[in-house]
Amino acid sequence: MLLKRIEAKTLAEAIARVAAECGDDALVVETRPTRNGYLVVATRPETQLAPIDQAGRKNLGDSQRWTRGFAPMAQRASEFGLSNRLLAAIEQSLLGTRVELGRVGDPALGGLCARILQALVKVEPRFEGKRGSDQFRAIAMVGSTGVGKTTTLAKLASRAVQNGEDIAILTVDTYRVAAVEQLRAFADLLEVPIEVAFTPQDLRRLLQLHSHRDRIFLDTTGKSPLDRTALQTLAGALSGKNFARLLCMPAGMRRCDADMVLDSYDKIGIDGVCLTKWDETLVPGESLSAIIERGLPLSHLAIGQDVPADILAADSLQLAQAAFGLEPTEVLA
Ligand SMILES: Nc1nc2c(ncn2[C@@H]2O[C@H](COP(=O)(O)OP(=O)(O)OP(=O)(O)O)[C@@H](O)[C@H]2O)c(=O)[nH]1
Ligand SMILES: [Mg+2]
Repeated sequence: MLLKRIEAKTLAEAIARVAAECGDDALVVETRPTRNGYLVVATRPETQLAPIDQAGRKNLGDSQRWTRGFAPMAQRASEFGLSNRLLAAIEQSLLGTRVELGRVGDPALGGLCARILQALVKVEPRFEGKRGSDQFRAIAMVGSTGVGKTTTLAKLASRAVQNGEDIAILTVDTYRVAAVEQLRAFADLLEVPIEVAFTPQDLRRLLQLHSHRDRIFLDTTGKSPLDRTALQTLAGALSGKNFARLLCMPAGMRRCDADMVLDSYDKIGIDGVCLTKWDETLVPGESLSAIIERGLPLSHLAIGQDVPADILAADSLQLAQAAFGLEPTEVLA
């Protein structure tokens, strides 16, 4: 069960029990007065999905499986690309709430669907933001060829500079023609140092040299997820150097390709995912579902080619609203 129902005499008591039983970061899906006091429906951020064979892939495409009330929401979310496995988990959770799933058009339904999906979307804010806390200080951009690693690096580096951070840009991408020049142009615009590491030893030395800075961004060469040797080389270059790995992946990827990329890059470690080229797809839900189902955190959405404007920090509620085609006010109701 994804949701926990807690009833108590007062709202304060119910909320305190939610924190005790679901943790301080529990998400409250709804609160309402009852005859005996207050009911709070909450969910733990680390909720478990049903195993794939019970809730998922073998039923793909079977639209008759949803209850009448939920079917229109499921239809919208399927068009967005959300997986049946996630939809099944959301429908299952709705059984614990006040919505009537036997009839179509319950006005509370959209908001509750979005709240439940929101609880399943993990976000990772440590790739940017406040200094001195537990932010990632060395960030390596990784991912397949041409997915937007360098452009995303430039956007994040610009935002860091705007934030007053002292940064350096490093690159190990000496493979692609003009890769260093592309990055140097960004670095010159930002007036920040850029350094090229030709060997793992170079990289270690440069990390040491810039260790006093607030943040270091590392660009890497695009690697095919099917090229095991290349991925092992990249893993070797990054190992023992305390880099947070930000995987860039196009939002419009089909589910099977997204699974393949996530499986491959899992071997070098993924600390967060940036879904790039969000502006180039009508169906971002397939890649998004692959990320959510693995419990991987999403850091950003890249929404165009403009540096630094076209990037958004991932917002779990906005993503959930988008998946169900809702206006923000429908969720707050
Ligand atoms: N529409 C759109 N284009 C993007 C986005 N991010 C990057 N691009 C474009 O995608 C192309 C490739 O971007 P790069 O940043 O060079 O990609 P890369 O992953 O560094 O490529 P390699 O280093 O060759 O592996 C460029 O034309 C970028 O302008 C995005 O969010 N939306
Ligand atoms: Mg690049």
